[in-house]
Amino acid sequence: MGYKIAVVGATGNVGREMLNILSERAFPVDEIAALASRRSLGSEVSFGDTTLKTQDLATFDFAGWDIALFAVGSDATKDQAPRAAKAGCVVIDNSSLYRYDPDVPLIVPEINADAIEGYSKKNIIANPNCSTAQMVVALKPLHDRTRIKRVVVSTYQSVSGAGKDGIDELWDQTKSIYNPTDDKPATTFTKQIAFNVIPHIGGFMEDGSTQEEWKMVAETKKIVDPSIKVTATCVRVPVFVGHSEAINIEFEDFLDEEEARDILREAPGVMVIDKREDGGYVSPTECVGDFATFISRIRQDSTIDNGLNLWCVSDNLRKGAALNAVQIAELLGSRFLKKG
Ligand code: 2RA
Repeated sequence: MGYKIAVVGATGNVGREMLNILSERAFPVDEIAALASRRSLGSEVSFGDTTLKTQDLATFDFAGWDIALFAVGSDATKDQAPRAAKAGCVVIDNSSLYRYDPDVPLIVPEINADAIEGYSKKNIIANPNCSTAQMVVALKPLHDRTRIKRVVVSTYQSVSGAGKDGIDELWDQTKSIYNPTDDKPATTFTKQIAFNVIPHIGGFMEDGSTQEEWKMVAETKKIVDPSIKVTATCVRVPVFVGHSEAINIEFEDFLDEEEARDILREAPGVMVIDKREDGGYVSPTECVGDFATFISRIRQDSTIDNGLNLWCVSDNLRKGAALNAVQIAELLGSRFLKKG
């Protein structure tokens, strides 16, 4: 006996990865529905060796369906997620809409699985922002060893975080630099992204930070520990898939880099690749398609008493979105929706 599972936003970057990962991890599926907006109606998407035709989200009846993995923007989520939840279908939502709702658990299964207990309040579970997910996978095992006081993080986020348009823009812009045409490339980003970096993701907040930076602060506090101070600078870089982060951590007590390396080697979801030699570290092109969050460049920060630096890389469409959502579905199934 398996689950009736719907993937909402099945034609987007994350929706397609959700279908791929459900198949790769042999999630027990009895029936699967690929849902999309009217404009994508009838498009075909892959699910393992099968091809699914997308169905219309707006008219889909969620009654009798077990889980809906939502990978659409906050507006469509606002319209459709409550309808699915009310029909008894548990929503696992990748948008930011419910992440900060006290009645909605925000889950990274390796980090705070027990927090899923409260999902039935709204029948909705929130998936964290991609840049948060990979960071907390690295932080929590260290925080368990000695409390983290402060985190300073700079991110190097790939264009796929901005959806298919972001990928297309980098591709078209790069081509047009070598082969100028009269075409006007799309403007997903506020400045040229090819051969450039843009220190701006999401809208600007009152204090001068961006929404993306605020999300990393708020979500780390909700998932790991509200007492941790986080400051972030989120930057868009000309990479197609794979977010990288330079993370500086200040602990309450001293943590030796060797011990930190050993802890991370044992941490769930983490792969440590850390040799002080050419190529002894991970770069984003090497993480694509992998489930792991890779950690490299682990070293003491000798400018403060109890400091540590590390480099963190992960596939933002997988651990940053689709994989984490499927892992939540696995957790939900194992604890609350047992079948067979
Ligand atoms: C980004 N984290 O990278 C945001 C949303 N995926 O654009």
